[in-house]
Amino acid sequence: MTGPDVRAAVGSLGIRNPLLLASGILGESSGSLIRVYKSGAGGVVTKSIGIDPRAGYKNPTVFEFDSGMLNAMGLPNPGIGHFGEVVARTKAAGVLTIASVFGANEEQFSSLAARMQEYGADAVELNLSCPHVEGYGAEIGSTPEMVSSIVRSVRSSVRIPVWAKMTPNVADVAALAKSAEDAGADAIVAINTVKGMAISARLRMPVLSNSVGGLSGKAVKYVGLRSVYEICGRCTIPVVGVGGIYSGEDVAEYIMAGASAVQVGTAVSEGGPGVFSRIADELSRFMENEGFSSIGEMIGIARR
Ligand code: RRO
Repeated sequence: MTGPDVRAAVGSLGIRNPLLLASGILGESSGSLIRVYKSGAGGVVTKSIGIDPRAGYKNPTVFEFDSGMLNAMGLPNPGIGHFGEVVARTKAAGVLTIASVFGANEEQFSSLAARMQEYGADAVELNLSCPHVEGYGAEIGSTPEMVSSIVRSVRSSVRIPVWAKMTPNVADVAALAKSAEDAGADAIVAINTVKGMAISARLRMPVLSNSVGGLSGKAVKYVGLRSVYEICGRCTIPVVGVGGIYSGEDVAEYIMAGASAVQVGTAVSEGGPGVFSRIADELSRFMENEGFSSIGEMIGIARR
């Protein structure tokens, strides 16, 4: 007897299963990206790459706790010039590779996306949503006008699919996503981290060197689900769900809210790449027990 068909698709991009590695986790070297794929991910999203190398913030950049973590890494990355090799090696190993980029304006985003296409990326994910770096991410991705203008510029600069990653730290995430769709985005990714902070009472100061950071992990699953649900109510392009996914049933919840695929980040950072095969097995078992024979049968089934 054959099990359920767990193949997924985000628009024209077919994926062997709906579980992608989220940006920022194990995404800076081809060795770790390939290892994640071999551990069972359907594909990988690279670390967010900018025009120039950046060191990021000083330590502490991460605060871990029971239900997730806070980070303010500050966009550390080697710069686009040093990243061609990583994408090329990852692609040469047969890995579905989505390249995440961040820029300060339309020109930077478009030039980064074009370079990633040259390097062989299967799609580009626009980081319009890092919650804590001045001049980047959510600072320029929180208004429909800015999102629209960046997406339009990138869309006209590349042939590969353009995914727009949204911040949840706005009043109307669906309006933001709709502006990306209208500007030509091929998919929406939701969500990036939720703005938060931790204080050490003993030290009488914020824990992170940047004070404010991005919350992820179990604590944000219900923000992610709500965001995906709202976005799917306004957009017709596919949505990739992210936020607090640790189990096969978490994946099913996102898909039932309307997502076509998902990304896993904090669970990988806590448990290592081995979580992919466990989550994929759990999803397959869930589908079998619940009588689903394909991912498509589950997409949006919880919507009303
Ligand atoms: O580097 C970071 O601090 C960071 C990024 Br680029 C992002 O998109 N989301 C996040 O929580 N941290």
